[in-house]
Amino acid sequence: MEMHENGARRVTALLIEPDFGQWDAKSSLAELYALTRSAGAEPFGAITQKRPSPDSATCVGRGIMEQVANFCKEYDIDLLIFDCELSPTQLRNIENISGVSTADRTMLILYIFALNAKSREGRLQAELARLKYMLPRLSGQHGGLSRLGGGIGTRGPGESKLETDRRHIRRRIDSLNCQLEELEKRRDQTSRRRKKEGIITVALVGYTNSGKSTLMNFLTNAGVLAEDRLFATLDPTARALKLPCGERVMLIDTVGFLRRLPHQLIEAFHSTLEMAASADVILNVCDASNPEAPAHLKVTNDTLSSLGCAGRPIIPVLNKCDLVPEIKSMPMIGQAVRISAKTGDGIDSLLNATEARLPISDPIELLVPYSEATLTECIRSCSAVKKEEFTPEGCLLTARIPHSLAGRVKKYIVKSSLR
Ligand SMILES: Nc1nc2c(ncn2[C@@H]2O[C@H](COP(=O)(O)OP(=O)(O)OP(=O)(O)O)[C@@H](O)[C@H]2O)c(=O)[nH]1
Ligand SMILES: [Mg+2]
Repeated sequence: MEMHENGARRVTALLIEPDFGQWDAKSSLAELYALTRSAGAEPFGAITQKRPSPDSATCVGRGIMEQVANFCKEYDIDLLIFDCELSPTQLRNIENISGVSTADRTMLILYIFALNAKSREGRLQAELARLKYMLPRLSGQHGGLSRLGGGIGTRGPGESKLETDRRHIRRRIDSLNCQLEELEKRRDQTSRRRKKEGIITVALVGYTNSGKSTLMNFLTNAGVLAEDRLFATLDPTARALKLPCGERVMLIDTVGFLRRLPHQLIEAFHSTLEMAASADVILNVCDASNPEAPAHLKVTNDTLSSLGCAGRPIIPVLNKCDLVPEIKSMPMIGQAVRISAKTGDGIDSLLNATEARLPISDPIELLVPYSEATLTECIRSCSAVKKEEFTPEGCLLTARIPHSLAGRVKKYIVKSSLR
């Protein structure tokens, strides 16, 4: 997958970290290094500039831009990568001053997605997100990431050529939207069929590179590509998994999350993400060996809530425990299951925890008296709650209850099958 310029040397990128105090610049830069390598380029080094806000013309200060330009000449840099979003004007100015192709964080991520998407839907989703972002940025000056191959700009077309390009891209966006709608309809039908047939789904979600695909392969021999690269998986894979109790569930592996994930991508991949977010049980896989693990867990939880996952049972899973013998501080550490998808340690506990949260297939209606507040809390945290109402007699809940709670809720059932 490595990209080479003219089939010879690898593209060398200089990373620019503008630190406006809005995010943790050090860890974000470390991630930018990993993203750059995942795109097939070689990071030469990085320049950080602290400033209160972005310069409207060049993002970082003009003085720094002059230095960057000299540096690029001296060290033969092919590509500048900024760890923020650049406006069309900033992008054009930076390319003019530096004389070097420039990309921002979003363009880089969109490029990796385009590179890694394999299925038809994944490819269409990635292309749609990329075209939407590139349309206003189409100046054609230096071609941006086309230096890495597959970019959409070409070197210096005239204004009329640009207009034709823009019109062409708008038409392509419309066509992609239509094709994706069709595919989404089909996906909806599949997920409705699964629900109707009572197939229970368990989704692997989590930060990119946390080990979701490795876990999927360990559990089901799915043969999904698992690599030390960001966004190795983009296309969802579903495989049957038999739990120790004999219940068969559908395990889903899907695209990973990242902080400041471009909203164009979330929009384009909405249906894929929704499929994971609407699973009966969600395994939130986190790389416990990464010092940034607590921040990763937060990103995943925030993304899940924005996808409407509140009320779904989520099991936090701390993976790669073979690399960290002792984990001290981590949010949700009490509830988390510790595993190693590589050695298989802790997998039994994970399967048991999953089993305990499987829903009884039909939703039921319960009237739980207010004196049973702990039970209500339990139902909320580990069941799929569809409706909740406060009545004078108690809390009226419609939910798919996990097996582990079946005994405790029995006497409060008002309607036992709502199908
Ligand atoms: N030591 C160790 N390495 C692991 C473990 N699980 C996964 N890895 C490694 O972590 C890297 C990423 O694993 P993947 O399974 O591709 O991660 P992912 O979450 O699917 O990543 P994306 O698809 O890119 O979002 C690979 O190099 C794996 O070999 C583990 O339990 N222990
Ligand atoms: Mg993966």
